[in-house]
Amino acid sequence: MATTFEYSSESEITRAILKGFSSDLNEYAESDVIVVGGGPSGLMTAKDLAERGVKVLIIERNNYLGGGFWLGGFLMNTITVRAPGQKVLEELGIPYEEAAKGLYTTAGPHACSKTIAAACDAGAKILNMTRLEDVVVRDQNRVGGVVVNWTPVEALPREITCVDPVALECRLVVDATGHDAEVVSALERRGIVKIPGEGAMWVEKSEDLVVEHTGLVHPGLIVAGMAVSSVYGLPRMGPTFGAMLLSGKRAAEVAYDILKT
Ligand code: 48H
Repeated sequence: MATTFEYSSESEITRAILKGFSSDLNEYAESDVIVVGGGPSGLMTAKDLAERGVKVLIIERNNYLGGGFWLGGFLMNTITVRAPGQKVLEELGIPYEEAAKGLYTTAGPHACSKTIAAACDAGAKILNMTRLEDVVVRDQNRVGGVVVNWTPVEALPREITCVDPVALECRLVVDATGHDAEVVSALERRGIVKIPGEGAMWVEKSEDLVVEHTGLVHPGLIVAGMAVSSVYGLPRMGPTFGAMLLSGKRAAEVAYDILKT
């Protein structure tokens, strides 16, 4: 392999960045589906939809994707998954071991990076360092898009500067923002819905309930992952991730069925 780099000027590099980013933003100012939150549930939703040819954009407030999937509980990076969640690990080519009957472990960094790669490989587009501030609301209170700003804008002192957000339109928004259910909470702030908040930890009940309740929560808005617990007052499951992966897949199915009609 050659060890001398081709010449590029600094300005060419700047223009290449600008051209790539502005062309993506121009194309994804309107999408079929916007997934807010790039944790395990959102990544699975985006991957499954993109694989089916749906134009899907992930909005993630952090620089990195993956949410809580890098770590298991208590800052320890072994992830647990209960059957049948290990089937999703197999689908993604993530190695795992059986820890007890029907309980599997995998390495957080390996599982998380493979899930991110799967969403990217499938064709999902990603806007990171981008934070959902609000939702676009149309006739009959249907959700028609998201209102976003650069994440660092939140840290700017208001008295010095005001940076207005921009809006991105879509046919469906998926709230995959985890415990805080930020998209549904934006509707709650407007008095359109009311959410009870998640219940106490009870793994045996919680995972089945989360997958069952994954779906359309309001016209134009689907809820997936841990946000489902908060929106429906379901028990939380603690540090196990099978329901997050399967809820993400369920959200993709629901979205796909709606888009077809
Ligand atoms: C843009 C945002 C915004 C915003 C948040 O927390 P996550 O990993 O969410 P899930 O639901 O895919 O997985 C939940 C799981 O990690 C977990 O916490 C479990 C299983 N807990 C059980 C228990 O009992 O405690 O990812 C959410 C993502 C993150 O990357 C956030 O940064 C992002 O959403 N996000 N992105 N705009 N306003 N809010």
